[in-house]
Amino acid sequence: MPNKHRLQTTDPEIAEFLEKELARQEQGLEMIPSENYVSKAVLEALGSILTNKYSEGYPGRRYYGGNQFIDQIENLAISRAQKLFGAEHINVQPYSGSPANLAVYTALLKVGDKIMGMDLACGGHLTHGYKVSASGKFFTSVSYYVNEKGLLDYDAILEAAKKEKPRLIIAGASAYPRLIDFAKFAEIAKEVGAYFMADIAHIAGLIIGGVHPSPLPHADVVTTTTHKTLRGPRGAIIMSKIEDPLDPGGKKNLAQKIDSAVFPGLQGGPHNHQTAAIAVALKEAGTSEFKNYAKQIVKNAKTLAETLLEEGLELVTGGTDNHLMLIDLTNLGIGGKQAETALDLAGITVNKNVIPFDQRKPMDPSGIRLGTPALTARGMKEKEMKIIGHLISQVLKNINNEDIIRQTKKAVEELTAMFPIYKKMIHSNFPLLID
Ligand code: DSN
Repeated sequence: MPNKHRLQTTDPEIAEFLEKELARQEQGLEMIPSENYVSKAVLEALGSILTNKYSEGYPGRRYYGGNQFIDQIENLAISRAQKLFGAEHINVQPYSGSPANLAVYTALLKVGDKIMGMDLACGGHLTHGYKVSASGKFFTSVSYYVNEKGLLDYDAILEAAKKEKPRLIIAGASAYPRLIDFAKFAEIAKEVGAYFMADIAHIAGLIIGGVHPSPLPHADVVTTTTHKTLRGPRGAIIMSKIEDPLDPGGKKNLAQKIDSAVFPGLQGGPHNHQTAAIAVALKEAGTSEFKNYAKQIVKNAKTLAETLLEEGLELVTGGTDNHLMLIDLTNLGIGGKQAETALDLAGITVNKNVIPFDQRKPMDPSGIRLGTPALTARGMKEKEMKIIGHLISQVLKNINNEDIIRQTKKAVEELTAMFPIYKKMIHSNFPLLID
């Protein structure tokens, strides 16, 4: 790791944890679908002296001096995002996805206005109106649901929207394994006179790779985190139209409303080291290697899903079209918590997850969620997905068998040793991660 020796001298305790976490990331199979491995170039920008600078405001209009280089960094990040996604206006300052979503709500809505998002258990996100989040506390929130097959039903969503008349409709998910029809959502929002926001945090990289339809130009606002399939640092971007469809000719246009909601509405100084690292990730995402990477994520997910189905496991919606899948554990007679723990012991990291209409509690739900972005970043392909599908099935079917868990861990270590991440790579198809 860069500066390891300085960190080791100054703070050996933190250095040791960092070494251990590095070993965990190298030796395990990271299958949480919202996680990934960034390149060394991204790490370098993130761990840089840019963290020293205050820059409240926006390029060319800062409240502090000395921002001539920070302005250029932020402008580069903006123009790269604009080129990749084709948005009219970009804000790269949100600290992460949750504050980005809150910024959109405070920009467009008054406290108490109604928002409509996907139900959490159906695959939605906390910040799409769940009751314990600010989005559900400060705004009136209603949900739409998936059907009995686990799929979005656009006719039912239209009916719900007509009945509820929300001011904002949110499309986007954290645990939905199928494609989202953003054009249909835009039609629904238009029909009921609502703003339409798409949260593409999970699928931003897939959109760049052309393996998921883009919500641009259908949505009024699009938010994304930068650290999931986009393979950048933790952070977020808000993209929007310039004109406000529900307030044409208003005192501020839509873009201005978003910018002032981020700063000074919710945040202080932008994290310039994060902005620089986002710019680097966006440059990487503009390469043909990245597009191949995104395509391979989906090929890998489909192969993994087919393998799990062949092993007799049940998947919500029966498979996947994107980077993730949900295993319904009900028929195995085990819960998500037990499955997550057993797989963790075997060196396979997944997360327990509620499934649509779950009868169990969120802390021990009926499902686990898993995905392929991080495995694909280390160069794994269909052949490895078949092996991994078999290993997962073996653990889930022998959840209390310590020998099987030990053998699986050994197999995982042998496999991951062939696909090193930050050490010299021998099998990489994605040279952005190599020394
Ligand atoms: N925590 C993220 C996820 O895992 O999907 C969403 O914020």
